[in-house]
This record gives sequence, C-alpha cells and structure tokens, in this order.
Amino acid sequence: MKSFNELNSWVKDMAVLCSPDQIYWCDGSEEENEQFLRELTATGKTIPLNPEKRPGSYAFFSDPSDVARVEDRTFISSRFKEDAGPTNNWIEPTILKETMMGLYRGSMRGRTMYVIPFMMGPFGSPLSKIGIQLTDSLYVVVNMRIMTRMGRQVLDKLNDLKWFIPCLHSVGYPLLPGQTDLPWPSAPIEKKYIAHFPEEKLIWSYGSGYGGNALLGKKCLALRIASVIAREENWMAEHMLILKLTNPEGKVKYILGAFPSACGKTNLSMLVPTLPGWKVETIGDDIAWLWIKEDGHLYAINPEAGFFGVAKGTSYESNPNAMMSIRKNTIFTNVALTDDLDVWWEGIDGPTPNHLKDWKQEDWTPEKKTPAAHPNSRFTVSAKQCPVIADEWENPEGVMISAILVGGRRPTTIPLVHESLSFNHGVFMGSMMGSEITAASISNQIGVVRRDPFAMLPFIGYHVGDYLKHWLDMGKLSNDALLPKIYYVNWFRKDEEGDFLWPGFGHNSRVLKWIFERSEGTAKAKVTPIGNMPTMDALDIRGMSLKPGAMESLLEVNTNAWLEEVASLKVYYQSIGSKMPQELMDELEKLETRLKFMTV
Ligand code: GTP
Ligand code: SPV
Ligand code: MN
Repeated sequence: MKSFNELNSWVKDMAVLCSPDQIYWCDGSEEENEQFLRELTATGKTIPLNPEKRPGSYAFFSDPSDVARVEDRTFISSRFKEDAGPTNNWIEPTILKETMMGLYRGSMRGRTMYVIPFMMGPFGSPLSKIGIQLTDSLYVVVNMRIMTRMGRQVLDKLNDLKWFIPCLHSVGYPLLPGQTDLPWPSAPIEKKYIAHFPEEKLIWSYGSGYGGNALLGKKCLALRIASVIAREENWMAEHMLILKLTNPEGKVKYILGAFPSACGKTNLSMLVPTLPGWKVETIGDDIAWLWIKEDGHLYAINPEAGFFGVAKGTSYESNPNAMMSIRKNTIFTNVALTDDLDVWWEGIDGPTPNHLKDWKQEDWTPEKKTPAAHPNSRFTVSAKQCPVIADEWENPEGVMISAILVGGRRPTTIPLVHESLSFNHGVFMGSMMGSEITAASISNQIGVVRRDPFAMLPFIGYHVGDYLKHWLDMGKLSNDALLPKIYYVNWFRKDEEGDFLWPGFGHNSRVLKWIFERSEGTAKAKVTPIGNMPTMDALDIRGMSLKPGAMESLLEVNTNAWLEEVASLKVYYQSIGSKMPQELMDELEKLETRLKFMTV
C-alpha cells in the first residue's frame, strides 16, 4: 500500500524502470474506450464482431502459450517462507525483486505505459479499496474498465481513502526500433512472474496478458492481497459468488457459494430456477468480501463490476442470463468465430457450423479433432448488462448472508448436499473441499482431484493453516445462531457409466429451496454421520426426470468411502504442518467417530 502523496513519484519511478515511450493516465470515459478499441483494431490485436449480431463487441486471441492463470509462476513473496505456507510458491522478496527488476528494465520500450486508477468494491463501502495498475497492454485496459470501477472518479476518492495498492504489469515484450509487434505479446513461461508482496501490499506481474495474471484487480488484489489485509482487519476475501434468492411468497435470502475455478459459480449466480415461483438474482459471480457487523450477522459485497466468465459450455439452455448479458459490448477471448463474424464455442446453442476460425485463428471444420474454442475461453462483460442483476448489487453496506455453499467436482463419495452441524464443522467442510483440476489454470493434471479449501488454494496470500484459523476466529466474533450454516454441495457426482447423476444448472434451485427452508426451520432433514441431509422426500424434485436410483445414490453416505476420505484428510492436514488448527483436527476425529459408531 502506498499513500496518495507517493502516487506521482511511484509512477515516475516505474516509468524510469520500464522505459515506456510515453505515459497515459486513463480517465475511463466512453470516448477514451472507443479510441482504445479503434487502436486495437487498427493494429490487428482485435477483431470487431458483426455489429448486427454482437454490437460493440470484440474478439481477442491470445498466444497459445498464454491461455490461463499460471499457478506454477505465481508467488507469495513474504519476508519469511513460513508466512507463505506449504501451498504457495515462495521466493525471498529482495531476490524476487532483483530478478523482476531485471525483467522490467526496459520492458515497455516502444510502448505506452497506461495508468489505470480503479476501485474494488462499490463507492462508499467500508471495505472498498483503490488500486493503481500500470500496464503496457491495451487489452488489459479495456478489460479493467469492465471488471472494475475505473477512471478519473477514483482519483478523486484517493483524497479521502489516502491509500492505494500499487500494481505493476508488463507483458514483457519490448519493441526495439523497427521491431513489429505481435497480436498478443507475452513472455515465455519461465520468465512469467505473478508476484505478491504481502507485507508491502504490492503486486508485480510480468510476462502474461491473460485473465487473472494480468487483470490485477481480480485474483491478485481482490483475493491474494485482500486476504492478507482482511486477516489483519477482521474481514474475509473469498472466491465466492453471491446470489439473491426469493421464494414464491416474496421472502428474500442471500447465499454465498465457494466453488473452485470453472466449477459453476457464474452459472449458479444467475440461475433460472426450474421450480415455479422461485427467483435467483445476481450480486456477484466470483469474489465476495465479507464482514460481521455489530448485529452479529455476516454481510457481503462484490468487489468487482463485471464478469470474466467461462464461454465454453455457456448456452441459452445452460445459462440464458449469461447469454443475454453478452449480446452487446462484450470482449471475447479465445472463442471461435463464425464466417459472419459472430462468436462460437463448444456447447453453445444450435447446430455446429460447417466452417469456423478457431481460437488459433485457423480454419476449422467439424472433422477437425481439436476444440474450436479454448476450454478456458472467456467473455468480459459489465454486471449492469445482466438481466437478473439485483437492484442492491452495489449497496455499499452489503447484503446479509443466510447460507454458505461450498463444493467442487467430486465424481464419488460427496453427496448432493449436506449441512454443517456447527460453524466450526462448517469450516471443517470448507477445509476438506476437493475438486478435479480444470482448464482455468495451466496444468498437466486436469481431472486429478486436489484439496482446495474454500476454493482458495491458488488465492490465499498467506499460510493456509493461518487462513483456516482466520475462518474459525471470524466465527468467534459472533455465535452459531446468527452465523450462516454451511452446505457442502456436489453437482458433479457420476454414475458407473461416468454420466452426471444430477442434471445441475437450473435444477440446482431444488437444492437452494431446501437450504432456504432449512434457514427458515421448515425443511425436513435427517442427522447423518457427515451432517444433516434432506430426507428422501424433502427435496422438491417435482417435474424432474432422474434415472431410477439416482436420488438414492445422490443422497448416499457410503461409510467405507467416507472412512477413506478421513484417511486422506489426515494426510492432507499433516501436510499443512503445525499451523493446522486443532479445532479442525478435532472435527475430523469427531467425523471418524460418527462414521464408525453412529447408527442412522
Ligand atoms: P471461474 O470463472 O473459473 O471461477 O468459474 P466458475 O466457478 O464461475 O464456473 P462456471 O459457472 O463458469 O462453470 C464452469 C463450467 O462448469 C461450465 O462450462 C459448465 O459447463 C459447468 N457447470 C456449471 N454448473 C454446472 C452444474 O450444475 N452441473 C454440471 N454438470 N456442470 C456445471
Ligand atoms: C478463475 O480462474 O477462478 C477465474 C478466471 O475466475 S481468472 O480471472 O483468470 O482467474
Ligand atoms: Mn474464479
């Protein structure tokens, strides 16, 4: 964090280091944005889409090596390794800074350094934070304008807020005299660094232009650095959607959901219920900042202003509200293009076209075996364009939370839904989360199940043991009666044939209904060794077709499978080391005892 007075000298120092040809302060205006998009078009970095089909929208195609977050190249550079913990990459800060200064030296030659003032959180919220990102990528500028509250009005707020989080970003591809630019400049993988300095609250990102690596307000600031600040200031920064659920009588509840990347947050946050009379509206689709107010309840704001959503698989059938959000003024990255310059991806509605340009800009026909759109292709769109954005989504006071969902891709063992027995048991449920690795990060282990506590594994800015302790400590600021219950959900359980047992998407409203009614005290539940679960008749599955026996499998607690889970969790907890909170080890032991001795 730096004080307002240091802003100009910091910008100047970074310019001396990176040697851009010029410095440009972004004002965030419409005219400025149009000028940037004209420039991106003229230099061949983007393709404007057919204005009849997709007005105001643009397609970008990344370098094939720069398609997702790079977890192997992401660093928590605290002074001591112990503070970064066993799950983060760590390099001692003076060493990392020296290495990165070497890379930044002259890295913006031949380019402009854009200064982006941005706000995370609604104007006027007690949690909102200001960041200033310096970048040599116009793609980043036009995306940050959608994803954050960006522009001149933020600098006015700097007077009041006094502090800002400095974020330095370079794609790492300087232009020497006479050198032509690439459509998507970036640096080779071994030169990429996504670095966080938690003591200084400083972000340095080098070598990548994609998503969370480059739009520094998102994962770097609103999760990794914010999680460090939140721990110091008694609040929480979480990888969670926020939704508003209204029942047929018009009663409203707000629900959080922590699912790992590409596990259904955007989809759930704007779901169209298949249950008549129920309504879901969106507050946020990826990040929530949470705090406990004096009334003892948990409140949430969405620090972002837009959605950076997974394109692949999005359709009018799976997520109509996302499809309606992206009809205009949308940036698409790594999707395929139709011959009449509209977007296409695997899973979109309608027949597969006979000819496309794929995300590598090559001709594509259905015979081609490779996917036309990259699995981590994305759309960037303002939250204001979502037809079900809730009226109160920018309320600086936040919304009061009634339930927290946790979950991930678990083909076996974990049932459709189970409910925490206490707040600490709920934290235990979050701590044991696991999920199959998805294409949202670059990995050769896609599909392998890994532990991902509260979906925060790649986003905790400090020691994972301290993070779990912080959850427990937050619980101590209030009491179980006022805090939301935690629900472990699993939309991804599979049958023997490898098909999903639960149809998911809009049908998830049936689970939301049970959760809503649990918090009202009206829904039926049975006690099981793992927590409270709906009785076979408690879930409203009217009008739904499930395979015979599917419901039994979805609500099954297989003792042997769970005892294996317990054994694997013991190993996992050990890997966290001495900072693993005793309360959670106690919860694990209690679970084991219940599994062994409880009769249901
Ligand atoms: P990030 O933006 O990476 O954090 O992802 P996310 O958590 O917002 O995930 P998103 O909603 O974009 O969903 C990712 C993929 O999961 C989609 O392409 C869907 O195909 C799939 N998905 C989402 N919800 C469901 C569901 O209820 N059931 C099944 N089977 N798949 C789902
Ligand atoms: C995620 O990976 O969880 C995302 C996409 O939301 S990115 O912004 O690239 O992190
Ligand atoms: Mn995400």
